[in-house]
Amino acid sequence: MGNVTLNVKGMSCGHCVKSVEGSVGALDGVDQVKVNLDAGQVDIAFNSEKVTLEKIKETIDDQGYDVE
Ligand SMILES: [Cu+2]
Repeated sequence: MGNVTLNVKGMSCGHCVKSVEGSVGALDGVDQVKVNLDAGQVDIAFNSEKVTLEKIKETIDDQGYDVE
């Protein structure tokens, strides 16, 4: 198990929350994903044997947001 908080730039509304939580949440191995819009952060609980942090970052990036 892994827990990580990522700083993500460009999330500004409910749509952004949905696309990030939806896409990351759909990854095999991701147990929980929660966007904190005000802080510009994404809390993720994942199984590092099933999914890499790199893959998670890539998925957020693919939605059009910048992971710091
Ligand atoms: Cu938005």
